[in-house]
Amino acid sequence: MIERTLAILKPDCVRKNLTGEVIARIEKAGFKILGMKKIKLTKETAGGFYAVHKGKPFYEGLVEFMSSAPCVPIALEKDNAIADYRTLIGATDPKDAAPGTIRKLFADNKGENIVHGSDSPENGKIEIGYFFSEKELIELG
Ligand code: IDP
Ligand code: MG
Repeated sequence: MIERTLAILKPDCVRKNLTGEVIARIEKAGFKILGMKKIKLTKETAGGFYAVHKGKPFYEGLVEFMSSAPCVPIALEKDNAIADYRTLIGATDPKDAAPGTIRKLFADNKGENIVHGSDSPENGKIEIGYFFSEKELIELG
């Protein structure tokens, strides 16, 4: 089934000059880019996006990190996008991530782990809507 997922190239990815490298891996894996932008999140926007994690011990640090530098949200589309993208990025903690995955290759730790990915088709749509309006999502002709 064709699905959509929201990728975010996190502030550590931008700081390390890895955005091109990571986008190349995403494209080589067959994902189509529907929308892409570079923005610096406010604490409010970062906190709202990660509201599901509010109250967890890492929440405040996560909000701080995500608003510390620009990031690059990317709306992606592909058959089986949710599972295939999570396979491409690897486990949350790079220590547990499979060899060759984006997080294994580039992430320093569980918090600063280079990329975000949606966890279900429903959340993929909701999360894309958090960053993109309908007219910013351009289907391939
Ligand atoms: P995911 O990004 O692989 O879906 P989630 O459990 O949804 O992982 O957590 C969201 C983000 O919160 C992670 O990508 C990571 O940046 C941060 N995070 C999650 N668990 C921890 C932790 O135990 N320590 C520090 N940061 C964490
Ligand atoms: Mg998650």
